[in-house]
Amino acid sequence: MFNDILKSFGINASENDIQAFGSGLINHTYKLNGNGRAYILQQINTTVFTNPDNIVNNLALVKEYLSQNNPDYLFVAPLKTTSGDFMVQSADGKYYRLFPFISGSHTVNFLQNEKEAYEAAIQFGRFTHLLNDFDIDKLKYTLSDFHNLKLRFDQFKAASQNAEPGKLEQASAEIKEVYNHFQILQTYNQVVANNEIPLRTIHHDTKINNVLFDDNQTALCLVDLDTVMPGYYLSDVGDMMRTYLSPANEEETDLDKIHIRESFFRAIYKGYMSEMGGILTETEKQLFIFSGRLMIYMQGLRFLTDFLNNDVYYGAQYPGHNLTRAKNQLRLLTQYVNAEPAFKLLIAGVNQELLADANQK
Ligand code: GN1
Ligand code: MG
Repeated sequence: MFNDILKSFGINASENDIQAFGSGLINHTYKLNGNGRAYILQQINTTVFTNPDNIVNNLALVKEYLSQNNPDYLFVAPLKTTSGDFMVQSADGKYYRLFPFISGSHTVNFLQNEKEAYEAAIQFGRFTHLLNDFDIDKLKYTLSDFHNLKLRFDQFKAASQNAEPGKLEQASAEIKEVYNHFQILQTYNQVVANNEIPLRTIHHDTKINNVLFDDNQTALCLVDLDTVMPGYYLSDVGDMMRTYLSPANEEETDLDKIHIRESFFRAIYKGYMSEMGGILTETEKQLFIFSGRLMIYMQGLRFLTDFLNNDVYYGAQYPGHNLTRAKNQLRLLTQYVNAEPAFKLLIAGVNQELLADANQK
């Protein structure tokens, strides 16, 4: 089925074994194996990414900047077609990209230990660090208002006004809970309105399966770069909190399995700050813990909104799937808020360690 697409990249489909790959919710991904070489082929979901040229633009610019300034940095950019394009359109109008498969790499779906969290946090911090002097005005928004909490809240309100009565009833406890956490939206609005923190080059999807690891649990590089665009650092750190702290992920239906592993918070803080500690402003640092509230709340809102909107965005594998995901995220949020006093102590401890390390150098 991929004959013409692969031909554009000079690859013969019949010489390759092609298998569905990965666990992303938005794009369709395949792995190709043949002639001793492996690739990742990905179809862009253009219902979500309505202007895939923006993705191409951003990745080309970032690649050029990094190859000039940090030639050793492993940036997994899409490969060019034989006619020099980074993307190809199939006869039925779908867009595909091809990436090299990074040999010796694998993805992780559940974090097993703190080292993986630490390694991933270093990678996301390093990415934003290395692009600190890159001119973000050159970047396009591949998804506008992607992590705009105010907009997500407005979308939630609109969905709850239009939802079927049965759905409103099913979700009544979660809808109420969303309003109970209204303060998160207020803090976010204040940060944005007062221009309190700068925009930086941010990955915007820091789930652990967007980091490639080698067999020694060392992180090799970042993948899933379609949402690389200007944003607040809160997005990346907050999404790590959302997805690394609990041993049970957003798909878990037994909510009692959701709990916060404080040692993983410590690992995220230490890893991220080892790269970004010297760059973040004081105000940004003050919001480190808030980032988790922000992103967990946002994801809860997004799942709940999608439930009310009949699963148009995320899809559903069983009835009520997105409501269960929303419940999961709201449970995580409660646990997260309860753990915040412990996080503060951990931050103080790590800051002392980082200071001692710096003094030794
Ligand atoms: C989507 O496609 P995937 O699984 O990498 C979503 C993220 C959500 C995530 C929740 C473009 O990411 O924002 O956090 O699902 N990406 C988009 O699992 O909406
Ligand atoms: Mg992904």
